[in-house]
Formats: sequence, C-alpha cells, structure tokens
Amino acid sequence: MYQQRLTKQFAYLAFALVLFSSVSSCKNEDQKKSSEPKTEAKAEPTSKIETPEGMVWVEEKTFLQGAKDTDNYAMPREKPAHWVTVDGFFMDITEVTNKQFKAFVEATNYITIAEREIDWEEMKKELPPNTPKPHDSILQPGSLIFNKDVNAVVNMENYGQWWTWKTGANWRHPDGPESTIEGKDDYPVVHVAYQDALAYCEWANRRLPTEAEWESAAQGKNTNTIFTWGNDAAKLDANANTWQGVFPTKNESQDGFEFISPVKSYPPNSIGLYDMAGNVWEITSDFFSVKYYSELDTSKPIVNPKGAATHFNPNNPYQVEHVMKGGSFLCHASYCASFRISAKMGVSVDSGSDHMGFRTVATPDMLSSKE
Ligand SMILES: [Ca+2]
Ligand SMILES: [Ca+2]
Repeated sequence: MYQQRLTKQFAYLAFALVLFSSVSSCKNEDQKKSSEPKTEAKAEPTSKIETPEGMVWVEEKTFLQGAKDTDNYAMPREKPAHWVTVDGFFMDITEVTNKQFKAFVEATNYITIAEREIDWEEMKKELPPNTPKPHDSILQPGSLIFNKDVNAVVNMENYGQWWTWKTGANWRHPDGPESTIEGKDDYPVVHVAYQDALAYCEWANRRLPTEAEWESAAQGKNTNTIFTWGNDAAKLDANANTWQGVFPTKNESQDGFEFISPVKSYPPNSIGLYDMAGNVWEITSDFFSVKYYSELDTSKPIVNPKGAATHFNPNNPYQVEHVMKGGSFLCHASYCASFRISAKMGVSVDSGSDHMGFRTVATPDMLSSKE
C-alpha cells in the first residue's frame, strides 16, 4: 500500500532495495589493491581569503576515493577505489543548523518543498507509468519520518515498516505538526530537499560539496581510511551518532543519543569537522549513479571530479537523484553501515526526511567575488 502513496516513498523504496541487496552481497568481494600516488599535500591555503566563521580550510590533496581494500561493508557502487586530487576549499564545520536555516528563511521568506501544496500532475512524472492517484487526504504537504513505534519487522526489504509519511512534517515541525524546533537551534535542519539546500546556498554565497570534496574533507589529514577517525570500527560509538542494538526495533543508544543530536556532540575529525559520520545524511552536488565509478579511467588520479554525467539508479529510474553522504542516526552495521566515508545513497531532488540535512562549502573565488 505504501508503494502507492507518494513519490518520496518511491525514493526510499529504491533506497531500501539497494541496501538490502548490498547487505546480502557485500561480503567476500575482492578488490584490487590501489597503490598510492606520490604527491605532496599543500600545507597552506593558496588564498589570502580569511576563513569564514564556522568553516575550516580543507587542504588540496590526493586521496583514495571509494571503498577501501579492507572495508567488508563496501557496496559495488563504491568500487573501484580510485585516486583523486581535489583543490582546497572551505567547509562548514557542522551540518547546517536550524538556527542558520531560520536566518535564511527569515531573510527570504523561502518555503521548503515539504511545506508546499502537492501538484499531482508534476508528481506523477516521477512515478512509474499508470501509478494511481492517491486520495486527496494523502496528497498534503508533509515529509517522511522514521516510525519510532515500530517494534517488529517482517523482512528488512520492506522499508515501509519503519518509514511513515507525515502530513505537516517539515523543518519547523520535524516530527509532525505538533512538534517544534524550539530550543533546538543547534540541531541540524532536516526535511530539506536538494532543491531547498540549493536555495540556502544561493542566499549564503555557498554551494554544496561534490562527493569528492566531501570525502576529501571526511578524510581530513588521512588519505586512505574507512572512517573519519581512522580504520578502527570499535571507535564508532565514541565518534558518531548512529544506531546500536537491533535496527529498526531496538536502539540501545550506547553512543548517547537515540535519535538526532545537536551538532558537535561528538569529537571532530582531524581537521575540525563535526558529524561527517552519522547524525544526518548530507546532500552533495553529484548525480547519483550506481555505475559511475565502474566507468572511470582510474589509471591516474582524477582531478576535481564532479560526479556522473547524469543519474542512474535501476531501482529508482523515474527520479533525478543526487548523492548523499555520511549516514545518519539510523545507520547500523547490520543494515547499511553508511557511517563509512565511501558509503553513499541516492536521494531525489525533491525529497526530504527527518534524517537528512546538508553542509556547505565555499571556494576562495566565490568569497572574493562577493567582496
Ligand atoms: Ca545514536
Ligand atoms: Ca552528518
């Protein structure tokens, strides 16, 4: 029944199918060793531009993008790993917060997609042909939220068991109309779609990171590690807000938070970036294509890659999807293990949820042209 409800849930169906297939196929995959190119990282920004408040400079460097040799959870779309060189840039040290997003909305009167009336004629273009129109009572502004009351699941393929379309859920009301963000200025904004994030960026003179920029930043001072803190999986709970126990029915919260956490609740990575792993997923500018890496020429480092030429996801062919990174407070090793640097999923341009947000980047050119 959930398959006939809303376009955003189709995105998550694809997402669940991809996850399920990857969980069952991620073991015993053999990956060619990658030999590290000899390149020197630049120690200082090439720009004289002062670092904007709330950002850090991510140095130019050459690093291994994609699944690492020792990563047993890596999915086919994360392979092969390949060396890339990415120019330096500034990045937000945290996910964009409610306080920051509120400033944007107050300045612009922007209305997010989750707050807008739903146009069925537009929506059905993103659905399989002949999808029946849902009842008008369902076609109301809203967003997807995690069902915190789920206590049993029949099979992990049916994500509809733990996702719920919530009328009235949006960035101001993350759990539905009765909820608020009062007192949550320092929580990451959620229920923002890719298009909403672009609007914020335009106002703030920022842009979304490419996937390669995001991985460069997540690596920090490293070049070839699975996690933002290194390669030790046992350090997960101390470094990221994810899910412990049994997903999605029992969260034992050993990391201190059952659901979303304020930004900076965990230690930063080696260059001062918080919550790159976990808490909320982060949207990037790259199209999501499951075959992108497999078609690259990896014989030499790729310079400033900007992702696939177009989106490609056989499980979700009717929607334009972008890559999101880092996983969320819902990520568990048994299900997607998306707290790994190379992990990624696709999200359609008009879909938000209560476990996805974004952070922004800026280049010296962008900042100097603003002056
Ligand atoms: Ca947690
Ligand atoms: Ca995050």
